[in-house]
Amino acid sequence: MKVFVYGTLQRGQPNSKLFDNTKDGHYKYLGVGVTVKKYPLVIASMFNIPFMLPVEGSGNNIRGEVYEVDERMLEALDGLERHPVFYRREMIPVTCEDGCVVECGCYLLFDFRKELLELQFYDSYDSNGSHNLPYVLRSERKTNDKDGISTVMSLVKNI
Ligand code: PCA
Repeated sequence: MKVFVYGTLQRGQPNSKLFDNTKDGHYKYLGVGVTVKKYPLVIASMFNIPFMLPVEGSGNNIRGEVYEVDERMLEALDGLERHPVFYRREMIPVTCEDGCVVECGCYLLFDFRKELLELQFYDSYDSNGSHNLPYVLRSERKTNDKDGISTVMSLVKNI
C-alpha cells in the first residue's frame, strides 16, 4: 500500500527513524509527491505538531513524500499516528514525480477545532523551517499524560 507523508515522518524530520526499524516491516521510498487537491496544513499546539486538515479546496497543494509500505510497516505507522483516534488515515490522490496520480494513505486530523483554520497554511513542512516552530518530540513533552497525546487531543480536537 502507498502512503503519502507530509510531516515529521519525512526524510530528515523528527519521526523519520520509524521507517528504519526493520522489525516494523519494510518500505520503499518512491519520491516526492504533491496532493492533487488543496488542504490546510497547519502547525498547532505547544508541541508544534503538523496537521493536514480534511477541508478539500482550502489551503495549498501539499508537497510530501510517497512510500510503498508492507502491512507490518503500515501497522507501525498507524501506531505512531494513533490512527484512528488521533490522526485518521484516509486515501487521497497524489501526483508523483513522473506525473502519475496514485491513491495514497495519508494521516489527517478529523474532528479538529475550528480555530485551527485561523493558523497559517503551509504548502510543505520542515520542523526547522523559518516559522520557528520546531517539533517537540513526545519524549521531551512535559505533561502529566504519557507522551502528551491526551493534552494535544484536547487542544486540537473537538472531543
Ligand atoms: N506525521 C505524519 C502526519 C503528520 C506527522 O507529523 C506525516 O508525516 O505524514
